[in-house]
Amino acid sequence: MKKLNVGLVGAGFMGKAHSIGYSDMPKYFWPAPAVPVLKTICDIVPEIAADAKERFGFEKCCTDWRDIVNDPEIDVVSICTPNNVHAEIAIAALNAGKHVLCEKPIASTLEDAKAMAEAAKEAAQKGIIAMNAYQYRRVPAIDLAKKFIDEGSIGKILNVRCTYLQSWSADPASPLSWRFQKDIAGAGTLGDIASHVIDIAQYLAGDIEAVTGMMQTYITERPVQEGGTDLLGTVKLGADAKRKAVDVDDEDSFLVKFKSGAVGSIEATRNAWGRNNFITVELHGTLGSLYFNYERLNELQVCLAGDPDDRRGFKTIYTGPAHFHGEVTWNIPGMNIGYGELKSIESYEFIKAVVEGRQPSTSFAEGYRVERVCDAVKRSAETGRWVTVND
Ligand code: SOE
Repeated sequence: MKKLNVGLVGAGFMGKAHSIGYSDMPKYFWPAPAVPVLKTICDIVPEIAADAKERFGFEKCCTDWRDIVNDPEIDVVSICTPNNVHAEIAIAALNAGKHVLCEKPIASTLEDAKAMAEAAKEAAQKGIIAMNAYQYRRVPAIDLAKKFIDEGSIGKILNVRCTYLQSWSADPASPLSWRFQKDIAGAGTLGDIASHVIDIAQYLAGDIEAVTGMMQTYITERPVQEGGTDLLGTVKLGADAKRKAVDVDDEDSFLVKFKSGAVGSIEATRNAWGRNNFITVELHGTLGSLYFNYERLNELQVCLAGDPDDRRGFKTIYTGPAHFHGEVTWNIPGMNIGYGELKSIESYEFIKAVVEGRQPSTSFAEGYRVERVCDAVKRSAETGRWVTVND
């Protein structure tokens, strides 16, 4: 069976997720399009790189990503670093003929995102694949929602309401990681999580044309964590820790107009106590409505206008063997999937695209479009006006 050697850069939370995705993928998708071989893992901190090699099962580790990009043995590169180095690594990897799976948001600046989309377009002519890891569009219930929309079952989409609410940074004692620093992350909640629902909204309802919104920062400084990977709020630091200013957004709320004429809203925050990975998508169409909540990710709620008046209402469809890749994950209804399986599905879609020489979604061009929507939100928050997304 064909094998593809993987080099992974960045051994934190997403490095773990990509490693699990690659190593578990063939256990679900068999025969696999190709078997990913965990060759080299890179982290700038030597101890973290060495530890990740053992923990995730890589053959080698290194501290300079160039050792991966310049290694003729490496076929695919996963980029799981902070956002500000995505562009440099991705463009170098694509130029070296490696296929690239890059975490979201695609980059920390619009210029970098554009350069990445251009590099991916050029690389595509040589059969090189580039994918942006927006995995939530691959949740089986979201795939089913797309099916309802595409077959016309809910009619013309009128309204799309999305939220992405988390709580992990609501405590002011949660450390200031790179996710709270503009020069590294580019933005706060907007790039980190609002980007996911922008991607889903555009996937389901087409391009967003214009936005108007607000961005707020509630916790203006945080304690600094010394060393280690980003622990995403699972560590609290005391009052004696060194403190640093936060220069990114905690919360974003904006109205959206789609090119199709549909309207809607997006709200995102990492400071909502009680909301954990609360990604909701509600669509109202002329013939029905759909509702999804990631905290119940194996369900899609559907209401069809055509049902008799005394029976009309939201019904829950439990996703399972009959839905997206459900026949290979767990083939008994109700077994359910979670975040780990989603990363295996993403790995499958990426590796399959590489083997078939076909550009996958979310492409770098789509990732760049998400960035243009984020840029429009930033400009609107500054001016208080409606802003058109640049095309
Ligand atoms: C932190 O908000 C985070 O890890 C995001 O960076 C991911 O994209 C999201 O899927 C889970 O939460």
